[in-house]
Amino acid sequence: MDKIQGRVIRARTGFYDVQDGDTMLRCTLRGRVKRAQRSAEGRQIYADPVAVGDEVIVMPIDNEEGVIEEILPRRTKFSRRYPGKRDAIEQLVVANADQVVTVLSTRLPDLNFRFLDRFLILAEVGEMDAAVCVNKIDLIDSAEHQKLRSLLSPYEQLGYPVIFTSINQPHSIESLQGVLRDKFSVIVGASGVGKSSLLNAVQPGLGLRVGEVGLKTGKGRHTTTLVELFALECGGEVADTPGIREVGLWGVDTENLDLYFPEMERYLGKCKYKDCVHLSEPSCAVTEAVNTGKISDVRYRSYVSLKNDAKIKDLTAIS
Ligand SMILES: Nc1nc2c(ncn2[C@@H]2O[C@H](COP(=O)(O)OP(=O)(O)O)[C@@H](O)[C@H]2O)c(=O)[nH]1
Ligand SMILES: [Mg+2]
Ligand SMILES: [Zn+2]
Repeated sequence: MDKIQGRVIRARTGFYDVQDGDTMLRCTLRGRVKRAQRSAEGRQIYADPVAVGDEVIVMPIDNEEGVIEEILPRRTKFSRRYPGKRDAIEQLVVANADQVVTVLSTRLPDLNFRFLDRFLILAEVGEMDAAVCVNKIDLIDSAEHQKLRSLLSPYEQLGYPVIFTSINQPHSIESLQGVLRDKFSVIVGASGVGKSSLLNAVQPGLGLRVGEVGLKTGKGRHTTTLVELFALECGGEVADTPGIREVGLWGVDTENLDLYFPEMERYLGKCKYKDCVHLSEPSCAVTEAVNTGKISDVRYRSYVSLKNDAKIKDLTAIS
């Protein structure tokens, strides 16, 4: 049989469904390709070297199975630090997506700006656009809604589209459709914010399982992660991601974290100390901008939290 070029539309550790037009093959990865994904010292680099969205060359075995022979170069990647391991390993979640849509909820769970800012940084590092979706607005009153809008306005000023949704408000689902249309999006966010519910509302018939928070699963089962790609009738594609409880940064130069906060750019180089990290130094142009309201307090607190996090990670790395 001849080799085919296709796209990974479903990935479960070790097995990949590759699609090429009407052909769908359940594939494994050629050992040679696996080995090429290790570092010079033989260390594991990726939690899984192939991700949903990857373009691959496959040697078919029969009409149902094949072997991935080659992974083609990626345009973009959405990666995070693989959780729970001492050694730093990259978890490639989705390859070649156009945008990251971060879903937050007003309540259950509460809105988490730290999560949002981490996802935005990962989107930037992976060279994707980003959008913000605040879900479950049916759970707040109009005063709270007003307050949320003002907390999120700094994000709009940075150029990120921000939408407010509820699965019970069809009009808001249309606004989400507008964000997803004709793009390949990866949907991220904490467990329980409503990612799967929203996608089911955007496209009835997807039948994604809802309410699976993943915390109560027994040992051994569900330890593999499944990421799946869906075509949307309104145009575009989405990858729903399961239960992210931790957003470890990957590929981020934490020494120069200020470079990932576009609103800080105009103040850089204007602090008293050349090596200022904008935490507690005197005459810091960035903290002055925060104090005078020119930089959002919420964003600055994310910066501080990430900076402190990086310190802890660095310490554990050398201990
Ligand atoms: N009140 C309210 N509940 C929602 C909304 N969207 C999702 N939910 C509920 O939130 C829970 C988690 O939803 P799910 O889609 O599984 O979240 P995921 O983990 O992000 O995929 C479920 O019980 C949903 O019914 C919403 O807009 N409003
Ligand atoms: Mg889900
Ligand atoms: Zn400074």
